[in-house]
Amino acid sequence: MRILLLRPYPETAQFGLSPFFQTEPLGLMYLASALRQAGHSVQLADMRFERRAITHILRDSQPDLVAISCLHILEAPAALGVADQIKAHNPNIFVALGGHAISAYPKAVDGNRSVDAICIGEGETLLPALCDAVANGRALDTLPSLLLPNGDGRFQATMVKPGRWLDLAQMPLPDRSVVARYQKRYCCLNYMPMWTMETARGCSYRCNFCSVWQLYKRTYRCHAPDQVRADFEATGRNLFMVDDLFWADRTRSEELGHTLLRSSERKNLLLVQTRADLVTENADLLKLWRPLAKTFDIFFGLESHTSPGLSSLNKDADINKTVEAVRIARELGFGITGNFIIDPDFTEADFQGLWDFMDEHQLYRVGFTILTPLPGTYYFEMSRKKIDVFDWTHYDLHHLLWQPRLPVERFFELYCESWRRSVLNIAGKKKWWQWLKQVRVRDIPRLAQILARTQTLMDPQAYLKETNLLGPRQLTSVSESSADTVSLRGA
Ligand code: B12
Ligand code: SF4
Repeated sequence: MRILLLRPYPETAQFGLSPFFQTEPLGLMYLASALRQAGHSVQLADMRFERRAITHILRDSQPDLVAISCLHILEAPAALGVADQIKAHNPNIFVALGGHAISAYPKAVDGNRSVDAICIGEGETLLPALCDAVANGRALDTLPSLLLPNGDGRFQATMVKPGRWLDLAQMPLPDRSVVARYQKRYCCLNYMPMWTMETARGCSYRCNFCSVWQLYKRTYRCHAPDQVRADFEATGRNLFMVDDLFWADRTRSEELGHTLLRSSERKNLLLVQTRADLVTENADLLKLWRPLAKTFDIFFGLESHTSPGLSSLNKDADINKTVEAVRIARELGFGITGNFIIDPDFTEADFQGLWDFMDEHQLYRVGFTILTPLPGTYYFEMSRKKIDVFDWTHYDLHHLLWQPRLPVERFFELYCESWRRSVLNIAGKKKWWQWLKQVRVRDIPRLAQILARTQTLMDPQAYLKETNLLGPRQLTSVSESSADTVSLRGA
């Protein structure tokens, strides 16, 4: 079968820094590998970088089936839009839609008549099975983990019980050839080109704002160390390891560290994501891993500057761990980047507390996101009543979805002030010429673009313009008693 894998381009969701964080569609690259093993012919279109229109791509690739990925819910409108275009071009092309956000919240597809199957969860075995059934005209309701259209614009789950979780140790490596022609364009801020890989999948924690553990039911599975080493060697100089929970399994992380160190491959940049408590518990592992890259950055979900704030998010950690993790990581020569969550329920004192914390611990390589209940989480269901905005393009964590405790304008002034205190402010702590020292001459124009764009993150008016979706009811202030129960306040 001829299959086109498609990463949509959410044109309307380009607020903030997203144009400068564009990484490989790793999920689709795993699917490409599985499909090729099953004998299919596969192409991939990353619409973020395609000059060709979708109709042109379809004419070139003549697919029997298009598999669209929707990783973030903000991409859902673009994913459905492209599904409509495919069907309008040729109604015989089978359209399958999957990916993290759609698996977590397939209801986002309700009303769409172009999607032939919604695929829930990991696709390495599901998609080849679906292609096989479509190619041989077999009934699709014999397959697990699918939602099929029932004719009235809604979708119904097949009654087949899903099998066990995939054994990642048995999975083939992602197929990197399918993105070769976009490779130069993948980036993380000033690092370009950028590669991504995965060493483990899932998370055993339960932060309320996060969709990962809820989708993977708190499982955590690992790829085989030799496979990871092969992929490490197949990737380029700047590498983002997308695992949500790095150094989670001590024994395995130690084995993996030794396996990678036996390779001669070293990276210019290595970026991993983990929790503060995993760093405090595993300083020796960090030491072991450190030689693998010239620059080794750890991205922490810092979330809150206080212990009550962390527990209101079910972070299951206290603030002393954050402080300790930052100290340990710095001592061992790691770069610290991170993110704080700003609750719309924040008061002026909450903002001030956050800034004091940043100053006390010299935390300036940080970003700020607005607390956003993600569709598919319990938190979303609990927050439904207070949410005013159901336009998924606004679920990029930079939009207000309901009236904040402070007046909207004041909220954004303080939110922007937080960004101004970050390293991205060219009038702030790190001057523009210090940035220039970090990049190659040929990357200067790009860096200038990034920094110019970044300054809009510090402009309250830019956010206010984006907030016009909050209707008149929401723009009037609410009394404290009407605030919902799930909140970061108390911080
Ligand atoms: C890498 C990554 C990014 C990259 C972008 C990656 C890309 N190519 O687009 C960057 C860093 C840019 C990014 C940005 C953001 N991200 Co992000 N990101 C991730 C991360 C860490 C890993 C994704 C990944 O590669 N996984 C590995 C691959 C193998 O898995 P996969 O993509 O899910 O694919 C598998 C299945 O889903 C399935 N599948 C996928 N597609 C299809 C299609 C079909 C047809 C089928 C059958 C199956 C199928 O099969 C694949 C193989 O098993 C996830 C966390 C996570 N665990 O998912 C967060 C995550 C997806 N991101 C999240 C968020 C919130 C964001 C931001 C909004 C954060 C922000 N504001 O700072 C931005 C939004 C960006 C934007 N404006 O577009 C949330 C998702 C929120 C949601 N539900 O909408 C996640 C879950 C993190 C979290 N802890 O909550 N992100
Ligand atoms: S530790 Fe990270 S991946 Fe795990 S539940 Fe919390 S935010 Fe999600």
